[in-house]
Amino acid sequence: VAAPRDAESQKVGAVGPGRTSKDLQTNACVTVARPVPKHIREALQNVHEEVTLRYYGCGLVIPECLENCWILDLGSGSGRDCYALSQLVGEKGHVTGIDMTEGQVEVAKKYLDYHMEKYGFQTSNVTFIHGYIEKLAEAGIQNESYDIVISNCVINLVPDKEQVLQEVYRVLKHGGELYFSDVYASLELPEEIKTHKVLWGECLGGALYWKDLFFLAQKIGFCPPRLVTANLITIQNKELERIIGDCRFVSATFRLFKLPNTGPTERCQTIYSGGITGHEKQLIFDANFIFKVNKNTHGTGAGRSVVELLLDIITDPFKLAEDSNKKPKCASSVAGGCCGKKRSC
Ligand SMILES: C[S@@+](CC[C@H](N)C(=O)[O-])C[C@H]1O[C@@H](n2cnc3c(N)ncnc32)[C@H](O)[C@@H]1O
Ligand SMILES: *[C@@H]1O[C@H](CO)[C@@H](O)[C@H](O)[C@H]1NC(C)=O
Ligand SMILES: CC(=O)N[C@H]1CO[C@H](CO)[C@@H](O)[C@@H]1O
Repeated sequence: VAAPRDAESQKVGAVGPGRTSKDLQTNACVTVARPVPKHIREALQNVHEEVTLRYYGCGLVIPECLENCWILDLGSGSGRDCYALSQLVGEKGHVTGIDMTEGQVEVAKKYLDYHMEKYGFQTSNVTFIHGYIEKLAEAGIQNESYDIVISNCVINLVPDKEQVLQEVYRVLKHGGELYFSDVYASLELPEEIKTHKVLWGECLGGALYWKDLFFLAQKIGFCPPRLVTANLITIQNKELERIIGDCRFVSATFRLFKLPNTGPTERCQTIYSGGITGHEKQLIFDANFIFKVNKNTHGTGAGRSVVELLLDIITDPFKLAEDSNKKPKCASSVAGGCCGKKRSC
């Protein structure tokens, strides 16, 4: 287990697993739900060091099957995820990052040429925009223009989460999805926590009560959220612990699909015939469904049916995180924690 790399990761406050060495001895490496495919590990390793050092995400926001996709990264920061994804979408795809912090956008832009040359692209297929994610129209982002929207530990920092999700719905093409990691609370947060400056900055104060994600998704027209991974966040600071009281926090990855409401409503069987890079033997769709090559998988499309509700579907990220804690695993250096530097296992 590697020690944190710099002073920032030693900062006291809310921490993800691995923020301090003490933490590493307690619950580090217990949270990873699944191994990261080799092509993704390589794509992450190819990103410039300065960009990676300024990474502040809380999950891995790389869905499968990205060739030729148009991807939008909300709150792209220094651009780590954008640069990793730009290799996976290839020259015919495109990645746009948008962030409200000018300094972050500058760092991201500084390395456009570096990555273009490194990946052997003739033109860069990455664009960074300085702007607000709740105002994508102002940033010139048009209706139905992206296949995938990602976001890594950002939406908690936006007061009007409904507006963000509404904008995502607007800019997604039909069949597209929002694949994102963020922090969620186990309760509706009281004002004292919401308005606490340190907790806000640590990505906890603005965390959505996880059930509200399901409520907002339905209101806007998304299919029910699909839970992918979840990791409990541990708090190291006594004073913050006192303020937080009974509330718990989790970083979780969900996928939200924009699909017509005409999916299968009866039980169906799906057979994955393989062929997706990095998922040759099986495709892990979410925490509930794994499609093994050439085997029947029971379930439904991304919409949810009555039948599926009878299956034991996990939607609660706290339950998923607790279940994964029971079977400790150390498979990756890129999951867990939030708003801070990542450990490597
Ligand atoms: C915790 S950092 C995560 C950055 C990046 N996704 C990563 O994984 O490294 C949060 C980022 O969200 C940006 N941000 C917060 N609120 C925003 C908003 N309303 N519009 C655009 N960017 C925002 C911040 O500037 C910051 O770069
Ligand atoms: C874009 O989508 C919004 C909301 O769905 C709609 O009100 C608006 O008319 C659309 N604009 C165009 C140019 O289609
Ligand atoms: C979508 C997009 O911008 N694609 C460009 C990626 O880069 C190639 C050249 O390397 C362009 O031809 C594409 O138009």
